[in-house]
Amino acid sequence: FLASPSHLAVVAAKYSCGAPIGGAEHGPDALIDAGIFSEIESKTKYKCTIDHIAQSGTFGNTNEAHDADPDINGMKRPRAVSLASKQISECVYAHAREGKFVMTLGGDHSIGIGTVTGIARAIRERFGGSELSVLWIDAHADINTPETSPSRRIHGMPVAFASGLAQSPTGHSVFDWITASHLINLKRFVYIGLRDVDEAEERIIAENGIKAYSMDDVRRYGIVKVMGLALEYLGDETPIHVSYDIDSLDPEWAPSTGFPVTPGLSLEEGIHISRRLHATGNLVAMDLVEVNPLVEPGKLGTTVKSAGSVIQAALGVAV
Ligand code: B3U
Ligand code: MN
Ligand code: MN
Repeated sequence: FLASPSHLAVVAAKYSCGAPIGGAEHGPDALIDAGIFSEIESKTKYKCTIDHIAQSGTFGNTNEAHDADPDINGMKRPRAVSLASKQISECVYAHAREGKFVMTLGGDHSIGIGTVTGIARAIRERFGGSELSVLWIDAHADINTPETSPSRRIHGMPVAFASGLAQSPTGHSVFDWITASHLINLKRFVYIGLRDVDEAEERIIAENGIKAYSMDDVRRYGIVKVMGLALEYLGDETPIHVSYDIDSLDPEWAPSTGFPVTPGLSLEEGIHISRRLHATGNLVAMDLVEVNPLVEPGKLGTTVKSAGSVIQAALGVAV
């Protein structure tokens, strides 16, 4: 039911203000400079354009920027992350509204607040109120609310904000730009790769009946079966957004990331996920986040190569 797009809108979301460490803001340029998108242009029908949305001044991960953006109810960097996500949301919305495939490069995973809300809103408008399906490929669940979060960092909260489980703290309006038209339905949401989930997150996942395939499930059933079950659950007639955290892969394949957790997906399993998503014909957008060139810089090449393979497989390139 989707007209197959020939335009790939790449959005470089160069932010790390949702994370406790800097570096992820350099992830997009590492991926672009490796030539991943020139190769896509030469091997597929896609014409690529790239928008850069960069952190600077108050968006940065510096002490000065931190002082200018004091905690709200303990939540760290609320204004910077909210403003960054709003910009990203509006940018991806505009591209997706025109039927382009949107590829957002992070950045820490708080940028997922922007991508998911922007794509969800565009899909509602394009398909008469239809809801977006989301696959979240990650070692972490990223579904803490400002109240449950142990770290108070927003990179651990994007699923909560994009689904309406989390809102601006009482008496504050910082995230009030997120309206009903932006929100996703957690009944159309699937996790794959989980292995570092907080107690409160376990409870939120159970209470909301969210479909989740942990790393243990991948080992028990195999990735082929897990992907089959995930896609069957979402159904054939739905636009799909995949938010791919590179830390879902085992640190052997993706060492340059802020919070590696072993044991993770093999690169082959990671590529399988992308291939299956491409084969549905229903993939409308992808995020590839948390590549951090400042972590294990000597192994950045390995990390970028893995990220490139996962991205290209999702667009139908043979890797
Ligand atoms: N769940 C923890 C830790 C975490 C989440 N995402 C990452 N780490 N990368 C939290 O802070 O919410
Ligand atoms: Mn994540
Ligand atoms: Mn993660």
